[in-house]
This record gives sequence, C-alpha cells and structure tokens, in this order.
Amino acid sequence: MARTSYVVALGSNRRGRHGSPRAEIAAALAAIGGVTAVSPIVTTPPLGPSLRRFANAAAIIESDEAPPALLCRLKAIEQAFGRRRGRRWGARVIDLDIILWSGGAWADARLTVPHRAFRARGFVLGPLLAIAPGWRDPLTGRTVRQLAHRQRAVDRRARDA
Ligand code: A4P
Ligand code: MG
Repeated sequence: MARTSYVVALGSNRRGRHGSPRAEIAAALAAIGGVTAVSPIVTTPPLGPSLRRFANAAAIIESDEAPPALLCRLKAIEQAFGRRRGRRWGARVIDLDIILWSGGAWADARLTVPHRAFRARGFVLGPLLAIAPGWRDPLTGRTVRQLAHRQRAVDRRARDA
C-alpha cells in the first residue's frame, strides 16, 4: 500500500515499567516509530469511572500499513507495555487509538476510522489541534479546528448550565 499517514491518540493513567504516564507515552511513541509530529502531552480529568487523571497526546505517524495491520501492531504494543484486559475504561498503562487516516474512512468488525467518539472528546481534540488543525474529518467534512471549537463550546455550555 502507498505511504499514508495516521493520527494516533495516546492515553495513560497508570505508571508502568517506563515510569510515569508521561514516560509511558514517550516510550510508546518510540515503539510505534514513523512519528512526524507530536503534540504536547496534556493532563486531563478522567472521562468515565477511572479516578486517576490521564496524560494524553496525539501524534502523526507515517506508515504503509493498512488500518487493520496498524491496529494489530498498536494492540501488541499495548500488551507489551503491560496493559491487562479488565474493566472497560479501567486505569491503563497505555491506550493507543487510531483517530484519523489519510486514506479516509475504514470500517470492519474490529476497527472504525475515524474513531467513533473523537468528535466529542476534548482530550483527543486538544492535542490534535496542535498538530493537525486543517485535517478534515471525512465523515462530517469539518476540520479538526472546527471540531475542537465546537466541542469546547459544548463543554462550556455544560459547565455553565
Ligand atoms: N476499535 C474500534 N475502532 C478503533 C480505533 N479507531 N482505534 C476497537 C482503536 N481501537 C478501535 O478498545 C476496544 C476495541 O475497540 C479494540 O479492541 C478495537 O478492536 P480497547 O482500547 O481495547 O478498550 P478501551 O480503550 O477500554 O475501550 P475504548 O472504547 O477504546 O475506550 P476509549 O474510548 O479509548 O476510552 N479520559 C481521559 N481524560 N483520557 C483518556 O485517554 N480514555 C478512556 C478510554 C476513558 N477516559 C479517558 C481516556
Ligand atoms: Mg482504546
């Protein structure tokens, strides 16, 4: 397959063998390889039942893998970093999600790209805005910048309600 790029979102809220959640994110980026842009690592309040704050980041990855092959490799990295299957949304050493693909959309039984929930998640859109503001979501036609501004407005309304 021709060279394509991906946006991968990284999250961690548990120490692992590399150290703090931030160190786990840095180590995961090195393990993935082909990284051409990395956002700042931000600290975010947990969405869902986990009580610990997350470190989150986003990166652009150059790769000639098709989406299922990249997912398979990301899952292997999660396993190698000591992620255990457990409660959904539980604390984890590393979570690697495929958010966007330059090839457009992909859907099969195991994988949906763009990631189903990314348009509503500040902890994905914030870092993404720093590295790919003009990247267009193939489903809505909106740029990352537009999606991030919309999501912030929704968050503000929820907070002020
Ligand atoms: N899957 C389908 N599409 C994708 C995709 N685009 N990228 C499937 C990656 N995986 C995809 O994911 C479950 C299955 O989704 C995969 O096996 C794959 O086949 P998982 O990572 O194994 O399980 P999970 O992460 O516990 O579930 P999920 O639904 O991915 O959780 P999320 O949505 O990743 O949420 N709060 C903050 N502040 N920051 C966070 O990073 N993360 C979560 C996890 C909750 N709260 C958070 C954060
Ligand atoms: Mg995940």
